[in-house]
Amino acid sequence: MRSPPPSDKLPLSMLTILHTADWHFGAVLYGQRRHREHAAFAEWFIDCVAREKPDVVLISGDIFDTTTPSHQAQTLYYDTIAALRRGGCPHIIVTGGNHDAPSLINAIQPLVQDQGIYIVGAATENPADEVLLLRDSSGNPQMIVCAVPYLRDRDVRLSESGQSPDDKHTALVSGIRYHYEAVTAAACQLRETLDTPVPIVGMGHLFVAGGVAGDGVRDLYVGTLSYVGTDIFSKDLDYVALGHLHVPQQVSGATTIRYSGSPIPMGFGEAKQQKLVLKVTIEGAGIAPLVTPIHVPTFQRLVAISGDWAKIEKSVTALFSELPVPGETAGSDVLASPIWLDIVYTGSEIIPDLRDRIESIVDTQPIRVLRVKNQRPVATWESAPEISLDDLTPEDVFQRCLEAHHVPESQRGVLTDVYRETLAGCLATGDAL
Ligand SMILES: [Mn+2]
Repeated sequence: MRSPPPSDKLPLSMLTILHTADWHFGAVLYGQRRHREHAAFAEWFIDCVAREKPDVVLISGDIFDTTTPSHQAQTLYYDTIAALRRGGCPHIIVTGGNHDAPSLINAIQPLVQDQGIYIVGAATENPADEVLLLRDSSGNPQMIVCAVPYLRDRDVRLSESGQSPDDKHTALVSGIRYHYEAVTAAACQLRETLDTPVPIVGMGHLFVAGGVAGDGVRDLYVGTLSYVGTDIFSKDLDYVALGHLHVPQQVSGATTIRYSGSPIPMGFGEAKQQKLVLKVTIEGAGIAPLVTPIHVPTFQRLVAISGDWAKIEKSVTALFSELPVPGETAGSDVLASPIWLDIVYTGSEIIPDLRDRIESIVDTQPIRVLRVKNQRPVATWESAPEISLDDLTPEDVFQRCLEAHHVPESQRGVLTDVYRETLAGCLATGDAL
């Protein structure tokens, strides 16, 4: 338990924030549900919060993967928030992301608002609605949080009809900037009324220019590139806890404007990244906070393999030595679960039964092939204007096709036979060519 500060005025005690985002509960990857991983993350995070004893947990948007999450995903979210509170975390702030339905996120608000749990599902007309004053257990002001959710077009649009796309884009960026200015101004105004100059922390769910996306990040503003710069965040914000990008990062070298990233890899492209939760320690307003990354364990191994057949066979086989020995207790949950594989074939040989061949290597091993993608290089047709299609027989066209796709000589005979057979079949049944 945290003990209350010795006096009710200055100086401030050290404040600790745990910053996370983009949980995407309910997500599915190539047909595989991620619930087991999310439940494992939730269990780990509850322990992490119990260990770190932060003053506040900030969850910067995309709690759920869809606007209509399953009951199982919702239950996991509510259970997690309740467990954090039961574990003694005094404040939890949740903002809505672009994947979240604001009405769903906000629905629980009446039940939890007196419990130290604050939810901002969407922007309202009053910027002060996003300004939260956190107090310690003695009732002394500790910190102000600008809990800015994902800003939808209609939340910030200052545009009028008849505007060009460029004007609309500029209007949207100005609208987002204006919103941040208004919320920060309301926070500063609130601070002036306090005896203690508490730090102000911002939140956001958006694509800030200079960020690196990662997998599964939907375009925020369809048809535009409405990226805002770090300059929209006022110098009055001691830290900005961002969500939306799944790769943990600081933006444009600003050490106090950060994306925590998603706690589990949302796709195979993120398989090799270390997932993080950020611990932010603030000494006081105007003092640069200390940011310490906390490593999130890997709850499901994802392995992406790309190459020709020889490389795929070698890489898949090499995974066997990393699997747990049957009958032995696995060292961790990671090894107890099958590896999920993503195969991208880039060889030149035509392998019609690619998936079967991969499945046969994997055989009884605890490896699940989630996706097989054939990216055999395909040459584009070279233009030959002097020859018209009328001058060619169907088989001539087929031979040119084999040529253009660089099909090895050794395979051409059998493919030509199959082609002739198909063509004969079509002619026999009268199908149009
Ligand atoms: Mn998002």
